[in-house]
Amino acid sequence: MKQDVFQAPDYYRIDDLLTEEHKLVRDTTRTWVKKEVTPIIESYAQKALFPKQLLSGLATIGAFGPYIPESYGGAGLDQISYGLIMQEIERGDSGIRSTASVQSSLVMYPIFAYGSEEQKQKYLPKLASGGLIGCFGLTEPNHGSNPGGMETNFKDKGDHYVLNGAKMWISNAPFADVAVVWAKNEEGRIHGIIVERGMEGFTTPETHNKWSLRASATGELIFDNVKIPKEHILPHKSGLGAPLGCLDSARYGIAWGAIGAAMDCYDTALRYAQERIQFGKPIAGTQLQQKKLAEMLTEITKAQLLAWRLGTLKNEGKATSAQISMAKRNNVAMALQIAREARQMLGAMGITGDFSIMRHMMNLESVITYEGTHDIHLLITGMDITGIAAFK
Ligand code: TGC
Ligand code: FAD
Repeated sequence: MKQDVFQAPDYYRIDDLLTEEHKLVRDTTRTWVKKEVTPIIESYAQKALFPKQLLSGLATIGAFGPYIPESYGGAGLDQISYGLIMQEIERGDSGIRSTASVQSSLVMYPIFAYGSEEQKQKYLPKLASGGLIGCFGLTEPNHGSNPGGMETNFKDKGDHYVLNGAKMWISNAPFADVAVVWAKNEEGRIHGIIVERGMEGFTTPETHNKWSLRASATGELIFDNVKIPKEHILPHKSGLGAPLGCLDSARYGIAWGAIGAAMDCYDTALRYAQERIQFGKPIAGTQLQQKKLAEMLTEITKAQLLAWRLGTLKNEGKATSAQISMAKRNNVAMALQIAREARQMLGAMGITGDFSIMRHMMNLESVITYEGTHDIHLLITGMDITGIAAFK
């Protein structure tokens, strides 16, 4: 069995900024990842299978709804703890972090923030315990970066609605019990709808042939005249701002998660460079490899500080969407760059599944695309600076 000897870099003593609760949450998650994720993840990724047996463990460590109040089954933690949980899970694999992100920020959060009391009572405790798994349907075949153009729609039929359309690239779709789906009403206003597996006309075909996030199940959501009871609409927020508000929470988690993937690549490359002898000495003793390691550690440290500060702003309710975009964009690009450099440091061994780096590298190609692409986040920052939306 693969031994997980990961040691986290903490060059600027970020631990001193954390509370005892933060460290306990972080260490609990790290221990769980070492025991449950590392030993199996490579083989699941190679086979392109999602390891469903991890769902109950994710619930137990509080990864489903970390910041949702305990009265609804969540862990009642703060935003730094939520970030640390995402960091540690993504240190294991971005696909497993995806499942936790979607469940927490894209399914539990909209039900918590926009749902009725009955909806919260019905779904949140079961989602927190892993008794129900959810997915989030925003992206469509013709509308990815521009979700406001969505075509999925619902019509009022008196005592119920009828939903038609299609979503694609949906994490967890193939096995999700419930889907939070965004669709337009007859006036073109976007609303969130809770769709349950088993509703007639609702299917979730799996998407195959992915070279990225192979240990995560991705699929479509097809709605063919699905009859929706009226109490399945999220009543308390509508418009594009409703799904985008959920994305803020998930993008924040990704800003932390990417640090986990970067730390794992750095730690693996450092260990390998110290052991690999070429020309009679460890490659760690060459200037070129030291440049790579020094730059990796510098970038990880900057990303850690960015995430921590963003977390404190979020705890105070002061973080803006544009600040979250900057952190998601910077930290994911940082992780992808580190994965590419680290892979080279392992030479041929870097392309094998004996090490985690190539898997992280391929996963991060999805992470830099989903939840808003690298370029869209740059345009969000540009709009925040200038007041002019360049994407329109
Ligand atoms: P725009 O006119 O700018 O805004 C429409 C309304 O939304 C408000 N708003 C936000 N509200 C909350 N949070 C945000 N981040 C918000 N951004 C905008 C805005 O104030 C406005 O409100 P109101 O009241 O005035 O109507 O919208 P736009 O159509 O011009 O688009 C802006 C743009 C491009 C930034 C946005 O569409 C965008 O972010 N596009 C990227 C799409 C995206 O991120 N999709 C992600 C799909 S989900 C996913 O990938 C899950 S992967 C999960 C995993 O596996 O981990
Ligand atoms: P497009 O929007 O077609 O963009 C293509 C390229 O054009 C990108 O480089 C983009 O940056 C660029 N571009 C677009 N508009 C502009 C512009 N105005 N100016 C300059 N450049 C521009 N979605 C969900 O709803 N739920 C999920 O659970 C989910 N999970 C996913 C899982 C995976 C593995 C992947 C890969 C995607 C997932 N997505 C999900 C979809 C994801 O959010 C979209 O792929 C993403 O928003 C980009 O949309 P697109 O792929 O249609 O690219």
